[in-house]
Amino acid sequence: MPENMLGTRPGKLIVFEGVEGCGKTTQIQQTQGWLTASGWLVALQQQQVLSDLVITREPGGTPLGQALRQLLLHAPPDDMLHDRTELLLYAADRAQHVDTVLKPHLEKGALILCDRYTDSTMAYQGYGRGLDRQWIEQLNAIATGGLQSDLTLWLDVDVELGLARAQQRGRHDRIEQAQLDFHQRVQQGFRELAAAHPERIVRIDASLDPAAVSQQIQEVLLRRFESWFR
Ligand code: T5A
Repeated sequence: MPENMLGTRPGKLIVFEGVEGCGKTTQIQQTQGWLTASGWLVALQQQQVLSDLVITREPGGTPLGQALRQLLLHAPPDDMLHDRTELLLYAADRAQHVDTVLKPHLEKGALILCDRYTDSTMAYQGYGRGLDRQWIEQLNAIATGGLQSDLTLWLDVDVELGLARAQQRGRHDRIEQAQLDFHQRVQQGFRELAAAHPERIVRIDASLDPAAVSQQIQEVLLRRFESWFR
């Protein structure tokens, strides 16, 4: 019986998470380059276990999401987003992303590299803003329709180092400008989530140079590929 007749999704969803400036964008690009240059992508396509590679992000992985991202990250200061409004906008972005991008590509057998997903909402809106974590779990379940990542790579870096990297890059959004203690609560959130879900969330030491971070990610991915595609 084909795998999808058993109700198993054929594609795989890999999420990159972490505090501001932890290096997600850099590492998603590195991973894409490595999968292509190493021949892994072609090999998995030839074995017909994967269709293609998809790179996406939250917020902003759909046309509607781009508009929501603009509101979320650059809302005018005189029209402050309230915490519950912010939470619901992230959930709306996710629902659209899951239904129009993630699920359709996974059904076709894609390997998806996604910049942020449900753990960001728990870490930022739950731990950071202090909103009720049970609400967030329920809202994540509604927004995703139950779709969880197959693997989440948590790029763990000290908050101060991440913010310094983000500042060097020169752009400052609404959330990056929040107080240090907010970012420290977010970091604590990722720490607790990783401890609570050790199978799904793998910690990567993101304080090292980009090549050493990539090396750790590749080792984790090779182990997962062996168990997923054997
Ligand atoms: N958010 C998101 C929520 O509050 N709730 C949610 O549910 C979701 C989904 C947008 C914001 O939305 C919030 C979280 C965010 O505040 P974002 O677009 O992912 O999310 O914003 P950032 O986390 O700020 O992402 P960035 O693109 O700004 O940072 P990255 O991707 O983590 O870092 P990157 O790769 O751009 O690197 C930053 C700088 O550091 C350098 C890079 O060259 C770059 O200049 N760098 C390194 N330098 C030294 N050593 C390394 N290992 C380095 N890696 C990268």
